[in-house]
Amino acid sequence: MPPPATPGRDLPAVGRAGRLGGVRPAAALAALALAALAVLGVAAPASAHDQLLSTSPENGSHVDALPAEVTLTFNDLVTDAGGDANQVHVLDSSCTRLDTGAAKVVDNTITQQVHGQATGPITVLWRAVSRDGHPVSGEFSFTVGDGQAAASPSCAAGDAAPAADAEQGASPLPWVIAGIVLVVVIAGIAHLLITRSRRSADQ
Ligand SMILES: [Cu+2]
Repeated sequence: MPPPATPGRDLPAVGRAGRLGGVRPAAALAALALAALAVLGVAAPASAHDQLLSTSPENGSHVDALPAEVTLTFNDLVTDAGGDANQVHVLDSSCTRLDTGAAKVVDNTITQQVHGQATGPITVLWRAVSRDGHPVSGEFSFTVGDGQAAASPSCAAGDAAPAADAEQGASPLPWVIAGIVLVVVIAGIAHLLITRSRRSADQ
């Protein structure tokens, strides 16, 4: 928001056009449009969390043997917050953990070492810290060997922490409040401008 220093500059043009009465609705409309833009702009960061772009193995794919590692690629940098902030749990069909060691973050990827010779449906539960420091989470699955398509994982919540305590749906409330505050501020500024323009028109 630029400071309300320019109203005086806009006024003469309107005055010259002889439609000074039109200032009010026009300004009000502009303020409304600004407010709407502000709300949209404020709401945007809430959905700007890292998104999973691709995985290796691919979600829903079949592979001949259990890979030595699983890789997740995101659309933005993953925050390497240390500890187990970023987690990848790799689970076989009986919900046994196949992942070994900590998830390794490099730029926008997370790599998780996997051990064993498991076959059948493999479920990967993950949690990643977005660039902005907020966690996102999800899961994907693939099948090792000739089994049918990976069954819907039944070992989701209980066995792995990632899905449970991650920010599945961030509360939009702070953004809504910020948006409302912004609208009020903009409306106030618009009111000020309109009042001033009317006053200078009266002179
Ligand atoms: Cu966030």
